[in-house]
Amino acid sequence: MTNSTTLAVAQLGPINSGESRESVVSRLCALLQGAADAGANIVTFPELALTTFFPRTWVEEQEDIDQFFESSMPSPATQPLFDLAQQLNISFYLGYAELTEDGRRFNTSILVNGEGRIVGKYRKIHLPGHSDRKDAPFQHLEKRYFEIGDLGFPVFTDRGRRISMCLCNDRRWPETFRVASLNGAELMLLGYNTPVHNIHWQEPEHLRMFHHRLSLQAAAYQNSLWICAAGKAGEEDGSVLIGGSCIVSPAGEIVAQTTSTGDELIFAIADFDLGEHFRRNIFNFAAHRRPEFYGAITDPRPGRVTDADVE
Ligand code: CDV
Repeated sequence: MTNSTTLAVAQLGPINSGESRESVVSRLCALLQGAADAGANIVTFPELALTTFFPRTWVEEQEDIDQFFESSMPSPATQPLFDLAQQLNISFYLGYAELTEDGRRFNTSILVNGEGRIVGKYRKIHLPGHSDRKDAPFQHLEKRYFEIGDLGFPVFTDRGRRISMCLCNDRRWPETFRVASLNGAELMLLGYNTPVHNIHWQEPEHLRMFHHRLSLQAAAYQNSLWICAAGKAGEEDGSVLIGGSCIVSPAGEIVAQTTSTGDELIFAIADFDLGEHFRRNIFNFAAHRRPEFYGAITDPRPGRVTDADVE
């Protein structure tokens, strides 16, 4: 395979409250080292990969909220990960809570290249949950803790690949992948934290994993993308996360998936000619797309109006 890149996904087991950044970063470094030892070029870590998934908790005091955010990247605690990436010449995607210099807060991911330099940033656009649901049995407060991302779905070049990024709930929205693909992406990196239980209804548990895979497999195929999806898994601070990290090919097939609920690496030698085949034929956008009929997609007031405060 001449046009290939070795992709790794690094699933994380739980990060319970009280685990220090230093401890989490040493877990990330062990995974990065393992990925490099296996010959991987690009590693994907989960969403909010430095802390517990704190949006499940109502936190009152600002200073208690601030402990989950990074005001610089790399920070002193994450510097070892950047140094190791440079030493091993390996790229990585990392999700974290970003606090900007002017006090704005985003659910963010970055792409770091093999020189340990940030070459891309994405801020989560499809924030699920609500901003205040004290009546609920548990919370999903992303709308309270984060602003809607303001960077769109940009594409970055690293290792000769056109790479886009998204975060968790973004994967349920076909627009995420279509816009990235229209922008030229051939590889999508995704981190997520998906709880087994749904805050809004007694959803049968198996549907969470089914919809996760359904979304990724359809998106990969319809947009000629390789997708690396890295989740957190297992019971974290009393909430069970689905895990099920995987790598999906542009044919829509899952080519690697995790089998545990802990820290685990999976790999795929990704043939990028496969995506090119779909891009040139069945999904040749220039030849076959009919955007003149898609106006409702970008119309903010289409026929069907939905409740904004749902997951
Ligand atoms: N972190 C997330 O965005 N989680 C959502 C849940 C709340 C549905 C997800 O799409 O998995």
